[in-house]
Amino acid sequence: YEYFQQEAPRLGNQYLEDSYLIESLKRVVPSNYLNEIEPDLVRFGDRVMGDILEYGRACENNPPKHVAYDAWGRRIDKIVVDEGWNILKDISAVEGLVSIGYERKQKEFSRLYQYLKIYLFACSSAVFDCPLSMTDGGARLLELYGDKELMTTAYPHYVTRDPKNFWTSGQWMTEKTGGSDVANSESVAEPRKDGSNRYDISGYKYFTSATTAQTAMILARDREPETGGFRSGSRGLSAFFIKIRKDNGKDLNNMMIHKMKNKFGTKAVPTTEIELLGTEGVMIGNKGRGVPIIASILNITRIHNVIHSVATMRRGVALARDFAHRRKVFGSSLAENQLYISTLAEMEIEYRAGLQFLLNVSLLLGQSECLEKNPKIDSLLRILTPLSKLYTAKQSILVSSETIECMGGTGYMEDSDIPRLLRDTQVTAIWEGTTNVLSMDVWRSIKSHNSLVVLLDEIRSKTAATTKAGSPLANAKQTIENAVKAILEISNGSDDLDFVIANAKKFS
Ligand code: MFK
Ligand code: FAD
Repeated sequence: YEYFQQEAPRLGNQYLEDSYLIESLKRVVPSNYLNEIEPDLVRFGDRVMGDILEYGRACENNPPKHVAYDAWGRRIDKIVVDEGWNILKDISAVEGLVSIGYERKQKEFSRLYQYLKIYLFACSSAVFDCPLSMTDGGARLLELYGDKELMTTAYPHYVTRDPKNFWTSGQWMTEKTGGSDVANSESVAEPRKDGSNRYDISGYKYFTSATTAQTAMILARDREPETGGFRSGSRGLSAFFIKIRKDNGKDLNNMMIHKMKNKFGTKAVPTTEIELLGTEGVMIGNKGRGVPIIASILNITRIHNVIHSVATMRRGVALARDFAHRRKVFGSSLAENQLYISTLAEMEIEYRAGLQFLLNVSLLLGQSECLEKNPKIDSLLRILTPLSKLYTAKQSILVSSETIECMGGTGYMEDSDIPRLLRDTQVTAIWEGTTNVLSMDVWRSIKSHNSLVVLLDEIRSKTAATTKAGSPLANAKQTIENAVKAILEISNGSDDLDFVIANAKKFS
C-alpha cells in the first residue's frame, strides 16, 4: 500500500523570490548602482540555497568541540570545528561579505550592497554572520581609532577578498560581573616596562563568540598614572587589540579556554569562556575611552543583528508560504484558507516592517561613512540603530515561532531545520545589548543627538506629499506625533530615565 507522502516546502533563489525586497530596492537604490549589484545578488541568491546551505548544515550537525588536553596530558586548548566552518570563512572572503563595505565602490550604497548579501547568507550559513559582524565592527573600529601599525598589520586582513589572508575578529566585553553594565569589569592591563605600547592583560571573559577568530577587541582596566592603581568604573576601561594565537598559529596568546558554552541555539558558533593570563595586547585610542571606542563595534554589530532578525523572518515567511501550496487541509489547499492566509499576512507585515528598518539603517550608515558630515544623518542613525535592533529581534522570535506552528508537528522536528530558525534568533534579543539596555541607548541618543525630534521631522517630510487626511498612514503618523510629543513633554528636560518612566505611566 502506498501511503500519502507530504511534499516538503521548497525554496528557490532567495533574491529573486523576495519580490518585496526587489520592489523596495527600486525605490531606494539609483538604477546605475542597482544594475551594477543586482546580477551578483541574483547569483548569490542561488548560491545560498546550494553549497552554502550544505556547509551550514554540516556545521550544525557537527558542532564545535573544545579539546583541552592531548593524549599525553599537554594543555592544547584546540577548538575543533567542522571543515564547513572554515570553508564558510573562505567563501565570506571571496564573496566580499566584509570587504564590500570598505571597498566602497558603490559609494554610500556599498553598505546596503554588503548587508543585502549577508541578509541572503545569514539563515543558510549556520550563523557565520556572527563572526562576520564582529569582523566588520573591528574593521570600522580600526578605521576610526587604529594607529598606523594596526592599520597596516591587522585592518587589511579584515577587508581582503583573499581567503588565505582573511582574518575574523571577536569582541570580548562581557565578564561574570555583567554584560550590560560593563563598568564592573575585572580585567586589568599592566603596561610593559619596555616603553612599548604593549600590555599584559589578565581577566576572565565570560562569553567569547567565534573563538576560532584570529584577533579580538577587548576591554580592560589600565593603571592611573597619578595613583598607580586601577581606575574603577567605565571610565577606567580602555580598549585593546589582541591576537588570539601566537605567531606559530597554534599556541594561545597566554590564555586558557575554560569551557565551550552549551547554548540553546547558534550551536555551530563556538562560544567559550576564556581566562586571560598575561595576554599581550595593544591599546587602541585614548586611555579610559574603551567604552565609547568599542561602541563603534556595537553600532555595526547591532545592524548585523537587524540583518539576522529580518533574514529569519523572511526565511520563515518563505517556507510557510511555499508549504501553504503543498499542504491540503479539510479538502482544500492551505493557500486557499482565509485563516491561514491571515496568519501569513501577519508574519509578512512584520518581515516588511523589519526590511524597511534594515534598508533605512544600512543606507544611513553608508551615508554617514561616505558623504560629508551631516548631523541629521548622524542623529537618525544613532536612534534607528538600537531601535531597529530591539524591535526586529523581538519580532523575529515571534515570527519564527509562528513558522514552526505553520508547519504543524513536522515544523517542531529538528531534522526539518525549522526549529533552528527560532533557536538561532532567540539570542538576537540578548547579545549586542538586551532590549532594556537598547531602550536606554535610544534614550541616550535622544539626549545626545536630539534624535526624536529629528526622526519626527524625517517622518513628516517623507509622508507629507503622499498622505491623505483620514488614511491609515495619516492616522499612523498622528499616533507617532502624539507619542513623540508625550515623550518630550514627560522628559521635559530631564536626563533621568527612571523619572521619565515613572511619569510615562500617566500616559496611555
Ligand atoms: C548575527 C548578528 C549579530 C552578531 C552578534 C555577535 C556575537 C555577540 C557578541 C556580543 O554580545 S558582544 C557584547 C555586547 N555587549 C553590549 O552590547 C553591551 C551592552 N551594554 C551597553 O550597551 C551599555 O549601554 C554600555 C556598556 C555601552 C554602557 O556603558 P557605560 O559606561 O555604563 O555608559 P555610559 O557612561 O552611558 O557611556 C560611556 C560612553 O560611551 C559615553 O560617551 P562619553 O563618555 O563621550 O559621554 C556614551 O555616549 C558612549 N556610548 C555608549 N553607547 C554608545 C556610545 N557611543 C556611541 N554609540 C553607542 N551605542
Ligand atoms: P545582565 O546584564 O545581567 O542582564 C540581566 C537582565 O537585566 C536582562 O534582562 C537585562 O535586560 C536586564 N537589565 C540590565 N541592566 C538593566 C537596566 N539598567 N535597566 C533594566 N533592565 C536591565 N559577549 C561578548 O562580549 N562577546 C561575545 O562574543 C558574546 N557572545 C555571546 C554569545 C551568546 C550566545 C550569548 C547568549 C551571549 C554572548 N555575549 C557575548 C554576552 C552578551 O552580550 C550578554 O549576555 C548580554 O550583553 C547581557 O549581559 P548579561 O548576560 O550579563 O546579563
